[in-house]
Amino acid sequence: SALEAAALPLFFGWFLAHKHALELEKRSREFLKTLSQLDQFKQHISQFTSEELGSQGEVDLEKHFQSRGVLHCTTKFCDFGKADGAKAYAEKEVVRESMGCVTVLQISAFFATPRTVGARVALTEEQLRLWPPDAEKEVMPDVDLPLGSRAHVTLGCAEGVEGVQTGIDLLEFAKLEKEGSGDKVQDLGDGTLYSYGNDMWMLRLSRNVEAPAMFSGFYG
Ligand code: ACK
Repeated sequence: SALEAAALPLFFGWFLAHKHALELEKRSREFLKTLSQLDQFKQHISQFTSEELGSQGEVDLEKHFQSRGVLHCTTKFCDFGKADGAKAYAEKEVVRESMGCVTVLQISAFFATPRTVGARVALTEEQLRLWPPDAEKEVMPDVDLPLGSRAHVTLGCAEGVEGVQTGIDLLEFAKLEKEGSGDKVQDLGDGTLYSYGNDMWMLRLSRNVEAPAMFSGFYG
């Protein structure tokens, strides 16, 4: 019915507690700053942006990426009921039971591409019960990736880029990892930086950032 359809959110997901959202944004800014100052990154800056460079050949990545609202990890994009499988997802028992429940998201890496900057979320078995089984296949039908490979928090997008791109970019990293690509660039103290080609960068953290988050629907 129209009433049921109207009750479906734009998306379901885990929403970071404010304090932890601020902490994650801080870590993201540090990641971008470190990246922008790195020689290897600067050498390939033209693949990343055509923006004007500073006197040291650096670019302000914080300006390149714009925030996309409240920090969250999307589980199911419902588009108010228009997306495939939205209603079935909303009606799942585990979804209903989990509404309003707090869980701890494990952030295992930060990544940046010319399009997006995001945090990779390593979902637990329990969190994976809320993960749509087709989330990865929908984007990469021909690659066999573990469930949850797309799980992320969007931290920023370049101008004109939609948030959905962050998960697509993360799947591209996952695909390249599976193929064995990715070059270690250097240790950065809190983790190790890898380059996947010259416009895809990932900082794998030596210790996960833990972010408490509440499962809910977002109605916009
Ligand atoms: O950054 P995100 O994960 O990417 O959070 C936003 C949220 O829904 C509201 O737009 C995500 N999103 C948008 N379109 C899709 C889609 N087709 N599949 C999965 N997630 C999507 C977007």
